[in-house]
Amino acid sequence: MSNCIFCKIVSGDIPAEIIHENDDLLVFRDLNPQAPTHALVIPRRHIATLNDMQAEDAELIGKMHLAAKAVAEQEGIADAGYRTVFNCNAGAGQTVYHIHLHVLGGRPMSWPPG
Ligand code: D5M
Repeated sequence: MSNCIFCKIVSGDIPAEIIHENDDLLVFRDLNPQAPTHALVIPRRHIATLNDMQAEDAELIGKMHLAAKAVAEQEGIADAGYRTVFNCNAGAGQTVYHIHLHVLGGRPMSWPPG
């Protein structure tokens, strides 16, 4: 999608610190980190929200979580603990409408989230 900031990261039109990638997805550091490690797992294909995922996207969702796990191991936060979050729509705080799985770790996390 031409006006999507994350599609522009996928195409290389805007820079990002990419820390993991494969044919289906990219993982890059969040511009406004909320934890010592804060990365975003995004599919290369534009999908606006979690509500837009279809049954045929089940494998992609699984791959996004496996990428989160790989990044947690790479960042050294896998054993201490980390959090993965999809914000879906404005009420949950979604600001970029290209799905992204937040991976946060490196500090204690509280529950429930705000
Ligand atoms: O999360 C959207 C996240 O995307 C938010 O944490 C900031 C981050 N962001 C926005 N633009 C960029 C760029 N250009 N690089 C890296 N990170 C970015 P949400 O769940 O939609 O609130």
